[in-house]
Amino acid sequence: MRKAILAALLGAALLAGCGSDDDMTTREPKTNTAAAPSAAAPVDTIRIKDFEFQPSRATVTAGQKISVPNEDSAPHTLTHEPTSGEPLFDTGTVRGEQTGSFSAPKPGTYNIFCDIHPFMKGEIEVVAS
Ligand SMILES: [Cu+2]
Repeated sequence: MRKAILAALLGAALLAGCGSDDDMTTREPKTNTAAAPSAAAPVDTIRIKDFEFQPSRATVTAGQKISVPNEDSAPHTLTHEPTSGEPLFDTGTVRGEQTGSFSAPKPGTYNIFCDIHPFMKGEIEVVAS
């Protein structure tokens, strides 16, 4: 009984396989489209230049030490801007032409800003290592 069902299923599969050459061709672009959007590659450096974080939306890896070169002459910070509570990471003040750093926290999306120039804003996406 079981074999008969298997044979029937197999037969159906073979039949479907034979008739679907055209279908396969039309389906292929769909597969490619689904695979295309992927997260930006993680970076280990977020620069500050012209009073902007570059990139302003950075992807980093959890636990990774991220370098923050300040290419302006003015001091800046790269500081987590939490919705409540204390910041989870902060470079502290990075003087002009100096480089600060911070450790990327656990995976999630974090708003960042400059504590000295609060109009400087950005976002960090932390992905699992
Ligand atoms: Cu600043």
